Formats: sequence, C-alpha cells, structure tokens
Amino acid sequence: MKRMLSGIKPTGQLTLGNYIGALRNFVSYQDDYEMIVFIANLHCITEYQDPADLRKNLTDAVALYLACGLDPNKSTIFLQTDVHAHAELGYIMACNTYLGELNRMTQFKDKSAKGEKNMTAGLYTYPCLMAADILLYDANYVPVGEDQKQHVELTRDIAQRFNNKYGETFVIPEPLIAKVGARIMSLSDPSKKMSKSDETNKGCIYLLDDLKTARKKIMSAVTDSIGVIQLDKANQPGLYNLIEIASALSGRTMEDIVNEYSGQGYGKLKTYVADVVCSEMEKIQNRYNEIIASRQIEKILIDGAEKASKIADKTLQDVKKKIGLEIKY
Ligand code: ATP
Ligand code: LTN
Repeated sequence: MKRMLSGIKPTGQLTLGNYIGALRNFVSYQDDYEMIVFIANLHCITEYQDPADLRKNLTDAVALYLACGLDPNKSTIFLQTDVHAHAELGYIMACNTYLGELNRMTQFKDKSAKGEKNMTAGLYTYPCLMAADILLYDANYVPVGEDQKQHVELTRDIAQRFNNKYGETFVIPEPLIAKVGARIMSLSDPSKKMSKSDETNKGCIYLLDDLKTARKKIMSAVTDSIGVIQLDKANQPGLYNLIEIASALSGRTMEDIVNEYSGQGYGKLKTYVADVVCSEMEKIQNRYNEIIASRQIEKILIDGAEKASKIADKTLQDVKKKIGLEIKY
C-alpha cells in the first residue's frame, strides 16, 4: 500500500478552506493508502501564538480531524512534537538546503514583501522542517492545497540531492492536489485565499462557527454586478468560488449547479450554497461535540506518536549513519 502524509498547522480554528482543500481528501484517501496525518505544532510557532489559545487550538484540531472522518484505526494521527525525529531531521535538512532555495519560497517572499516586521528564523527555515516531516515517513504522496505545492517540490529537490550525495535514502514524494477546491477564496475578497489569519473574519468560515454566522457570511459574500450565473472565474471570482464550494461539498459538478440556477438571482444560489455548507458543518460539529465529551483524544495521540516514532526513528537513524554522525560502539 502506498503511503500518504500531510499536516495542518493549529494556528487558529480550522476553516472551510482547510476542510475542502485538505481534510476531507485525507478522509477519502484513508481506505486506499496508508495515511499519516499530524498536527504541525512546530510549524505554527514560527509566528507568535498565545499559549492558551494554542493549547485549545491543538485539541480542537485533533477533534476536528476525527469529526471530519479520520479514523485512528485506519490512519496514524499524532502531534509533531511528540515525535522528536521531526526537529532533528529538520535541522539536518536545513544543512542540506541552500539560502537561494529558501529565498525563492513564495510564502516567505510574500510575507517579506508586505514588509512584515519580526519575521523569525523559524519562518525562513520552515520548508526544511516540512521536508523532514515528509521524508521521515517515506511518503509517496502529499495531499495539500495549491499553496503548499512549492514546498513539496523543494522537498523533492532536497531529497534527490541527499540521495545523490549519500546514497539512496529517501523516497521522492509527489504533491497531490485535488481538482476541485484546492484554493477556496475569501468570501469578502475573492482575490485572496480563505485563510485562518483573515483579519476581519468575514471572509472565512470556521468549521466551528455557529451555523447562523456561517450562513450570514455566505449570504453576504462579495460577488459582482454582472448578475448572470455562469462560470467565469476571471470576471466573477466570488460567484465562481461559491459554486466551487457547493460543488466540492455536494459532489455535483460546477456545470450542473450552474444549469440549475442559471437565470435566477444570486440570492437563490447563495441560499443553496449556505444549505450545503451548513448541513456539512452540522454533521461535523455534532461529531466534534461527541469527541470532546468522550475524552479519547489523548489516547489517540499517544498511540499515533508511538506508531509514527517507529517509522521516523528508523529513517533518522539511517540518515545519521549515512552522514557519518555516529560512532559505532
Ligand atoms: P493560513 O490560513 O494561516 O495561511 P493555512 O490554513 O494555509 O494557514 P494549514 O492549516 O497548515 O495552513 O493548511 C492545511 C492545509 O489546508 C494545507 O494543505 C493547505 O494547502 C490547505 N488549505 C488552507 N487554506 C486553503 C484554502 N483556502 N483552500 C484550499 N486549501 C487550503
Ligand atoms: N506547511 C503546511 C503544513 C505542513 C505540511 C507538512 C503539509 C507542515 N508539514 C508536511 C504537508 C506535509 C501548511 O502551511 N499548510
């Protein structure tokens, strides 16, 4: 069975974008692949997090993984810091990455271009840690949203270079990007990705938003003044985004939805999108509440970390031996 690995940062509440672009795909893959999913808590402290908020977000992220359908009997679910090999291989990967490569990473470039102050060294070397996350597990595929493709490509370059230098060590991973929903846009500004770190909160639906709030955000989503329901991403990006959300969640094609609503007002279509989103969120939230009440999270994480460590420690041992870091006793 081929292996698949992915991670999500618990920087804030998980969003509908995370669900459509990442989480729900993990769930659909877990029957056909050996799925490894972790909470990237080391990645999230590249920017300051309030400790109390972070603690709550960690629990919520695991509970939401499970609520969305990840099954600990099928998938390995753990916290990045519970498997020490991540930080150690992350450092080794940083020693095998060139500054020029890190300077080219769009996520980093965008942040520096915006003139963000107090950018940390951790933010800069973040892709090296991400490479370690993936390479520790010999992952064949890495399902991610569009924004992470470049990081997986860098991981491939680092792995190939390492293999050439030290001999076959790492499996070369491939990014896996879903056709629909790989980049869900903000509801208030469809030129931007729907993001947890949305300052206004209006453009972003959090999976734990109450359903009334979620509906309101959809009903007031920014569209256009063209007034025709059709698929024109360039001129009607807001409308396109809403149809894409409904398509991803309902399993209907975007064309099918357009056919049903063409000739009608945007309000009708928005009501349909809100119905689809709220019905999915309601299911997730009910499961989430059950999971929180059942207090099973800790045990799942302990078991997950034990399973993950077995694989990761072996890879790290091999890497250290190949580099010459170890004395044979
Ligand atoms: P931020 O929103 O703060 O930039 P993030 O949500 O992108 O953070 P993660 O939580 O680590 O960062 O993302 C987890 C996964 O969700 C990644 O695979 C990412 O590509 C995907 N993802 C995030 N936002 C979207 C979106 N708007 N549309 C589709 N996929 C997304
Ligand atoms: N960088 C990713 C989160 C992440 C990840 C990973 C995804 C950290 N390590 C390994 C896939 C594989 C993000 O910001 N979304």
